[in-house]
Amino acid sequence: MPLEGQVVASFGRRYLVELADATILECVTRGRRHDVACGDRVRASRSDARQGVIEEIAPRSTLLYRSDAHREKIVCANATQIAIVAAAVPAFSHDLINRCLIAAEHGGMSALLVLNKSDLPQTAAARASLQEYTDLGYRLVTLCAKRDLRPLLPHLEARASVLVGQSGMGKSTIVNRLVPDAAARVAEISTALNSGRHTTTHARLYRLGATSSIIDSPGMQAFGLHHLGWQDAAQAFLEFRPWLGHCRFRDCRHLVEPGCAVEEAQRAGKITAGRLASYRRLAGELTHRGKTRRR
Ligand SMILES: Nc1nc2c(ncn2[C@@H]2O[C@H](COP(=O)(O)OP(=O)(O)O)[C@@H](O)[C@H]2O)c(=O)[nH]1
Ligand SMILES: [Mg+2]
Ligand SMILES: [Zn+2]
Repeated sequence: MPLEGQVVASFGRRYLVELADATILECVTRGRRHDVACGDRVRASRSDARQGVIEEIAPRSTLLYRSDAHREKIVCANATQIAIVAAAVPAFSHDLINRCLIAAEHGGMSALLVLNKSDLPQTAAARASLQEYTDLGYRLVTLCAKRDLRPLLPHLEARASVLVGQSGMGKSTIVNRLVPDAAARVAEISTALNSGRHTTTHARLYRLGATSSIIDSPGMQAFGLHHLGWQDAAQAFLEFRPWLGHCRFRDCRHLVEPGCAVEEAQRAGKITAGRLASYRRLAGELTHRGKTRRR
């Protein structure tokens, strides 16, 4: 009798599957399938009280992954929202925010910007520098996770959110306030699996309510998008869309080509210089045409 559940953590080739009654089954996969991700909905069979085998992975609604030139790494499956956490200190990277926004657009997830550490005096300037994203229609929540998470709560409701951002921005602080026993649960699991060193390098899903969940992902200084082509990246810059297809050259990459409609739009003030520069740094890395989206 197969059991339905959701993968709430992965440690190497072992997975924790939360069953409908909230019990946790430590699972392995059958055969060679090892691309199970945190957030996957699965069917598992029980081998004993605590252990089981993942038999089948349900089709994914979304998949978030990062990649460099050498390999791809799945961050999580079935998230509906990427919550990008930034703070004035340490300084955050606009390139990284743009990459996360691209991942959201390309992966069919909504995006939420969270500016944490509002208690710091540098926050006003950081908030101003994020204005270009709110101008594009992205939601921005400013808060002090140490004191009060309430501004964030309505944005988590009825969504499966994944927290992303550089380390030091406050992701774990947010999760620990939302799920007060989160740290204890991670410690317990890593003891059980005897894999303490993995706890900070893998994603972990926490259920917040019947329809909400949150995934804490390890801090990332880089968010490689090598699985995308430059066309995918250009499409994911929302404000570029009206100009795409209007360049002099049909295969214009919007880098240095003459008669580029995207560059003209930037000169006319329709696209910010920062976003175009960010696109160009990224597109310079993406030489091939993107693969079709994996599910
Ligand atoms: N001043 C201030 N510091 C915070 C706040 N939230 C988190 N921090 C601190 O920022 C540092 C990094 O937090 P952490 O949650 O580990 O960040 P993560 O790497 O993104 O998971 C820690 O020293 C936190 O205490 C906040 O609202 N205000
Ligand atoms: Mg953390
Ligand atoms: Zn162009």
